Amino acid sequence: MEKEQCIYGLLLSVILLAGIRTAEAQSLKLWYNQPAEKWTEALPVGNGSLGAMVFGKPHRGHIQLNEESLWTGHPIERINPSASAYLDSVRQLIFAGKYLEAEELAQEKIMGKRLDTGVHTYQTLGDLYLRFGDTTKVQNYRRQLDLTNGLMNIQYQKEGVAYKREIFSSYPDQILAVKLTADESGKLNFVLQLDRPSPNKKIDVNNNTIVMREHVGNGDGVHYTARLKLDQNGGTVSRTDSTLQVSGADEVTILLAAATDYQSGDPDDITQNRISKASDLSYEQLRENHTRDYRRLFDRVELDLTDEDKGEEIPTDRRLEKVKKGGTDPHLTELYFQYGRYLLISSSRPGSLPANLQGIWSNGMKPPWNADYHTNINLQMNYWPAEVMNLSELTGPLFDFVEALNKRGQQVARQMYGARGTVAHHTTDVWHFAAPIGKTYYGLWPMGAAWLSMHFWEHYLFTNDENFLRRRAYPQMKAAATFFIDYLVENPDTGYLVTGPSMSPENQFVTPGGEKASVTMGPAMDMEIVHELFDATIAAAETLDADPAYRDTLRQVKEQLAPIRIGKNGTIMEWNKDFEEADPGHRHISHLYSLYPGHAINASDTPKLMEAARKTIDRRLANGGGHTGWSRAWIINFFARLKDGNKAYQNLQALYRKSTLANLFDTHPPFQIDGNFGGAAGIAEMLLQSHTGAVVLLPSLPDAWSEGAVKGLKARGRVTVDISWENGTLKTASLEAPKKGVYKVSYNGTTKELSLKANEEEIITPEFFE
Ligand code: FUC
Repeated sequence: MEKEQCIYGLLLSVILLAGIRTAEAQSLKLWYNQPAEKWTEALPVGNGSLGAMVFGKPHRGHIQLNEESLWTGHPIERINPSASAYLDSVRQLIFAGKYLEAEELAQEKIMGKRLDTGVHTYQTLGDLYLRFGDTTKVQNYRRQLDLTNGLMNIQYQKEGVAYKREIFSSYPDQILAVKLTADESGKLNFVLQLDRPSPNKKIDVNNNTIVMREHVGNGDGVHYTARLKLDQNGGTVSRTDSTLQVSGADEVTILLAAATDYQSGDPDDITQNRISKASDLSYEQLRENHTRDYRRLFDRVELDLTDEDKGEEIPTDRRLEKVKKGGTDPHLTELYFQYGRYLLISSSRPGSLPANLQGIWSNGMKPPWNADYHTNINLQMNYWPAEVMNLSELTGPLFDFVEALNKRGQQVARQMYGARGTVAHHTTDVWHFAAPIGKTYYGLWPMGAAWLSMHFWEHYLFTNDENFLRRRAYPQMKAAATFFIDYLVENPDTGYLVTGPSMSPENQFVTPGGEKASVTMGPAMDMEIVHELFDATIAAAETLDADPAYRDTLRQVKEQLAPIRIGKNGTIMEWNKDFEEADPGHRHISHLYSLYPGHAINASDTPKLMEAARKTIDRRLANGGGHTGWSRAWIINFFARLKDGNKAYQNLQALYRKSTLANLFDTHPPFQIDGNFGGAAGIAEMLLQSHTGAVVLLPSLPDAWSEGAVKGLKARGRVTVDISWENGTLKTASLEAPKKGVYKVSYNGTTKELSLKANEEEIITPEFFE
């Protein structure tokens, strides 16, 4: 019997392996038959901090550049000094139902100070141009970004000669590399220029290098250096004051390094060092370092939704157009999912800043919303896919950033709210301000740090890294939770403890007097976050066997928190009173935090709230909800949690149809990367969930994906999961974890226990659940 089982297992492994293509065999390319005209058609490369958008024009090559820390401004104190004195008056006005008066007072006395130095913003590093000086017709043009190796290529023929360019941004060598070749010698003739749309840049050309420097923001911001080195085989290189001219070369390699003084060090030295180290290596070695490093992350996960047409026949823009016209395309989903992983690998590497509103790819001097870090959904959404998509270590920049925020966050907690712990509001930037800024109706929301702290806990749940829990997650969660112990106040009408003045992110309600207001006490999202934060902090302290008295305090406070309630129309109440929404189709669906990314609303513990959550989404959608990319992406995750695969799928199609640009960037509009990450997270959430203590296989499989396989997803508890399915039902699943133990596995409503040996894959079939 044992032997039989063994053979059976072996057979299954063979079937399973045969059913899943390797990343190498999969074609995962974004490709086009024409160069990019617009920035949103160009293709991104990046190494976490050095990014480029490649247009691929044959006659006038254009590579737009970014360095993630290129910011204007400097740390500024933005706390309104009168805030603490007026906090109680604002609360009393709200409790008395005088919402507009409360808002007016809060605007003047609580909201942080405006910057008199101008807006602080992220900016482009500049542009690299390759001017070929001709307009000769080209044939067989193709540009592509290969997601399996992180290489971008452009190919074309001109007067019978085949030209190629290859571009990548390398994490191990911290350079951008561009290689130009032709299949006949002496054919490369172009002018190379490094530029920036700023009158203050300084450009030096020496031998075969161009160096550009500037103190950005008219002297209020970082100093940067961008340093480029050109090497050619054959031909000659001459120079002008601002360009290098290549004549008659056989092949050319351009290396570019960029740095600022944002963290520490001299950007001149840093870039010199990087260029000189990279110059010691051959282009092939640099390329090999890059692809090896990239594939170490990328190859962990495979998604296979179709046997046909792996993308070689239809260019990506036409594929997307077909879907926009109402067609379907499973390969587009494979691409979109893996592009999400590509974008995270390319914008968030250990040691870098977290992915901002545009990842790292941002054009011009004034990007939308300054390409900053909005913390009322956007920054969080950027990291939703990280754990489940097996890119756990890429969360490092987020945690570094949140910890860096604490210093100012503690100050704001103390000075504004008279509270211990840490706080952040709806947005922040690289200078880490934590005070509420701008208008009350979007800015007066003290939940940013609390929500972000939950990412630390999730990281622990996925990795079981107790050292991380002790050193980083628990202190962070404790700081966020402690703030609320001091800050919450009793609602005199209900006796419950509530947050406030606060709001349900960026939505407004209709007051009994028929006016629109946003500032209130105890909106649902706040209470849901506080609830889950307290639960997690208690659980963390228990795991670490730490702070028993503190745990008791949290438990006591938790008992008094205002609960989630259902309103008269059967939806989850967004505010602490059953108000009408001013905009029932609002893009934020904050009151469903506990459905996703939280978990307190779930089928087994709170079936009634599940039902109300569904009605909440239906109502938002019926009123035009989901109209921004990230909002649509959130809805996909909601439906995945509601186990409604077809609805999740429909919304995924809507994301492609309404909120996806030709280069597959998400559009708010304009381009905002959160939807890419939220959409990718949603696809994963349809195939695997683990937020309620069991590994749930195919929780939300749509009819449209009748066959397929996914490999390498992660479930909480360090479980690596491969799943294949056929005719819409589970075929096999393989689970593996580094720790021996009994794991709950669930499929189609049945939960069973599975014993795993350490690092040994266990394969199960539908019979396991009988
Ligand atoms: C939040 C959203 C907006 C936008 C901005 C960057 O404030 O409400 O829609 O995404 O962030």
